[in-house]
Amino acid sequence: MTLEDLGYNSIIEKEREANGMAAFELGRVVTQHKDRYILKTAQQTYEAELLGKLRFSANSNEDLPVVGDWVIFTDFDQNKAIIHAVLPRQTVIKRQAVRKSTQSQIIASNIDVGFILQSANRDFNLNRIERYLTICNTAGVEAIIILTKIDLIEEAQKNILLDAIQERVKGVKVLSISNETMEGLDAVKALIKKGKTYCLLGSSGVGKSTLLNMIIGADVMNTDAISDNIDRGRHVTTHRQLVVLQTGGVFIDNPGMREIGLTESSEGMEVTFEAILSLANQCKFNDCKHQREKDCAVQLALESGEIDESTFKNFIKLEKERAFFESSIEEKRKLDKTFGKMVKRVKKLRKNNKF
Ligand SMILES: Nc1nc2c(ncn2[C@@H]2O[C@H](COP(=O)(O)OP(=O)(O)OP(=O)(O)O)[C@@H](O)[C@H]2O)c(=O)[nH]1
Ligand SMILES: [Mg+2]
Ligand SMILES: [Zn+2]
Repeated sequence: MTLEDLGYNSIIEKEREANGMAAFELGRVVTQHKDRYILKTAQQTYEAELLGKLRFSANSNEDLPVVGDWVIFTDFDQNKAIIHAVLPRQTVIKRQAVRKSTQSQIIASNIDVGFILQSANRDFNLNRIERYLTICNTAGVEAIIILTKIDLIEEAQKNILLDAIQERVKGVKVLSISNETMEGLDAVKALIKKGKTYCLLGSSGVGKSTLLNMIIGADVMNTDAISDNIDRGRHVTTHRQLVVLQTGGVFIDNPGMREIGLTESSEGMEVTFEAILSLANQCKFNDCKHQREKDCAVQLALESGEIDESTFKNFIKLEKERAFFESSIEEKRKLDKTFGKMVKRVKKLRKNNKF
């Protein structure tokens, strides 16, 4: 294997040089279990830990390595390594950390394409597709939607679902597959390019790991035969995992996500809801909420059918969530600042032996 097979390219090379890291060994994080990492290089696999300095100097979780990262390291004991630094990320897919409104969690980094999987049975939900799409748009990652388990529905029903998706998310590629009958798998395989990194996104049980196994042509990832029938929240995959295909291409399989809250994803909103936001510029009031305001271009477009009602409702919901996250972060920054000032004052008093 070469570093290029792992996704290394000239942009990463430039970052490596610009950061004065060219002399160090470079590897890619393939999986993480708390503070232990597995790295891959062109030659071998390492079990790695963080250099203390890296852990203690981190301002937030986002400064620590995640799956998909390129890191520099030193090795010892043949297959053990210490990670010294993370190379600047080309892209990051992130979400709001579960139930913590001021923290975001990086799902994976250095992704070229996000495959958004949704199954044709009960998982089907257009709002959720739009949500994942916004997360990819925020990351600046191309999104491709894959409707899975089409063996469970009639051809006519499949076409209805595909039309509904395409109507809702215009301009995004939509594919359909069955891991059972193999229908549509060749079209997915045809998209995969050597050295590019693909991230599998979607709820638990939609068939992410099964799809990856089908692409690899072997049962590399664990999948569960029961999760589909009994409880779709079984979460068969428990850790993110980066896999290099022998035929070229890198995949990151993820555990199914129950909550995928938006972060301060304004860029993503602008791309996903381009139609609504460009109309919003024509509203009479700059701060128009597009509810009952006078001369609201968005309401007019809703009445004329130019924008559809469900897209608009989802937009309002996601926009509220985004704005809430943003204001919580702002609040937290202010608090941190006040707290920082207080600490400084106390230190100064101590220094002057005031107490
Ligand atoms: N009928 C049908 N079943 C499928 C298909 N793809 C996957 N399955 C089944 O769906 C179940 C869940 O598949 P997984 O691949 O484990 O799902 P996952 O998305 O990786 O789930 P998590 O790892 O929990 O996030 C398994 O029983 C698979 O055999 C398909 O195309 N058709
Ligand atoms: Mg899985
Ligand atoms: Zn308006």
